[in-house]
Amino acid sequence: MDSQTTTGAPPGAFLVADLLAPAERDQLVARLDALEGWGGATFRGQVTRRSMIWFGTAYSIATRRVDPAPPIPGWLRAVRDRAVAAARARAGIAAHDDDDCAFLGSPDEFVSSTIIRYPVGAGIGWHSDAPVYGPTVLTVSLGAPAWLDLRHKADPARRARFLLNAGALFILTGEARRDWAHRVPPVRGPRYALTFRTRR
Ligand SMILES: O=C(O)CCC(=O)C(=O)O
Repeated sequence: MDSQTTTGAPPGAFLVADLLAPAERDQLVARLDALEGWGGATFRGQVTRRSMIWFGTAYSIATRRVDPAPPIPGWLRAVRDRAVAAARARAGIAAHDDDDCAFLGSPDEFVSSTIIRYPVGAGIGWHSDAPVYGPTVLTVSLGAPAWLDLRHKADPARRARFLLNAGALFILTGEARRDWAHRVPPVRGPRYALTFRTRR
């Protein structure tokens, strides 16, 4: 897979292809491979093949409650801080020609982090991130490449697709966060997604 986006990407969807250098990626994958405490992920009542770890806060789809989770560890805060700085630079540039770039916030406002582990053949179905979370969602990809599909909620024929290679940062804000759903089709190799969110 070598292309990065399709045409017609919605305002508020941005890719930073090279947030992490290869050596940093390898170090992080080794850390993630050794991480303990993975929990099963359910989606629309079904147990999925993904597993997850929550830091800062944990959101239950079933109860719609946000509960405290263990603090975001230092190594993950370092990734978050890089992601926020890169998002500010990337989305800030777009804001000049596109009014739909939403508030980003400071790194410390990204109080919630989830790590999703996708084994081969796992993905995540169409969804939007929960409304309890803020207007900007940042995800760093590691491991195997994956597609991220976007579909307009009111006009599902409108689609866009981004390639998430290892070390890439995906920024979802503005219209893309509000009016579009997203999914990750089944992956062909083990993958991690490190996501950082603010609270409303
Ligand atoms: O795996 C990804 O890149 C996206 C994850 C996602 O959509 C989510 O955590 O809600």
